[in-house]
Amino acid sequence: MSRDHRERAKVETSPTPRKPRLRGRLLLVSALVLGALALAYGVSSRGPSGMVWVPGGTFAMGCDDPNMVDARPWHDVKVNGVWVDRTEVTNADFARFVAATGYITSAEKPLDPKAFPGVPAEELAPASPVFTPPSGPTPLDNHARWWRLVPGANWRHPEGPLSDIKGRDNHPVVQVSWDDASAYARWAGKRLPTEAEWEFAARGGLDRKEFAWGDEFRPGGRYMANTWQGTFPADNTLGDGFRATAPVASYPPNGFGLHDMAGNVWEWCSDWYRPDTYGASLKNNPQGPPDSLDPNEPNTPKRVQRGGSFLCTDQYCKRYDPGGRGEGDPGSGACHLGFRCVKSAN
Ligand SMILES: [Ca+2]
Repeated sequence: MSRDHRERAKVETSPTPRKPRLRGRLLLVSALVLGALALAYGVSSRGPSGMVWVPGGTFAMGCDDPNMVDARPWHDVKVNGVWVDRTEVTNADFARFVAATGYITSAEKPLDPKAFPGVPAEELAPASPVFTPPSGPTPLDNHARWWRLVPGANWRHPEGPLSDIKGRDNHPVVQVSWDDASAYARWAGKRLPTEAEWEFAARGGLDRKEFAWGDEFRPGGRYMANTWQGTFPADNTLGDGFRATAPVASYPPNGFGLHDMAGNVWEWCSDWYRPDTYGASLKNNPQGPPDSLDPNEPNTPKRVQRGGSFLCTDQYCKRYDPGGRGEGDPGSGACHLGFRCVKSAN
């Protein structure tokens, strides 16, 4: 065998031909680069970490409940698909944000004395609303009977300075304002949902159902959300197991795999609130009205809140229905108010 023939035979019988080996290395390098990018952007092969893809579509938004005039009537709305946080943002999530940025929430800041001339300094101290149940039967004509502005209440001390969040890492963060929620969302590379996106997601693919899971409040006797049982606001019989917030995902998910779209805590949306929104809003990816009006407090602009909370009961506020609407001062939190984020596909 000549030298040329030996060389050719060596090449032809090589168990690891040069070209396939190179292709394998390129594939490995590509996989490593994509993996690094996925980690950098918090994206896994199933999408952003902790988020669920909610496909877009046209749905019936609103309700026909005579007690919820601002949520009427039913009207068709189209929304694009969007990634949605599987659960409400937790105390652990929010703690990471604060540790990374040094962010100070609205409830931790004193009121500006220039905006409140003549108000005593002690009344300008940082404070936030806390549910304070009365001791006995209470008329439901004025929520001031069970809400108190408590100095020192904030996300680390949801019920006031003597409370804390130890053991509540996996509970939804509360006492966060719309401004706080928006700041978190920006930091996380996300945003707050529009009201239409939120309701589409809450309905879980069902059409005009009373609840996020169907038409029966307790299918098979099972509680599906953290709301209020007993006589509001004095007697909470804890039928669902929780007096205040529950750990996120304590109840079954809806049809899109989202937890706590009803009850637990109210969730901020990006829209300004008006009670007459549905008569005038766009029907294709509505972003909400350009301004706000709450007839009960016309001098305070309000943002939309959705989903109801552990304080909701059909005796007073049945707004854990997917069509139910709430509203609040974007600069204020409360002990039953949190949020979740969404992320557009591109
Ligand atoms: Ca409860």
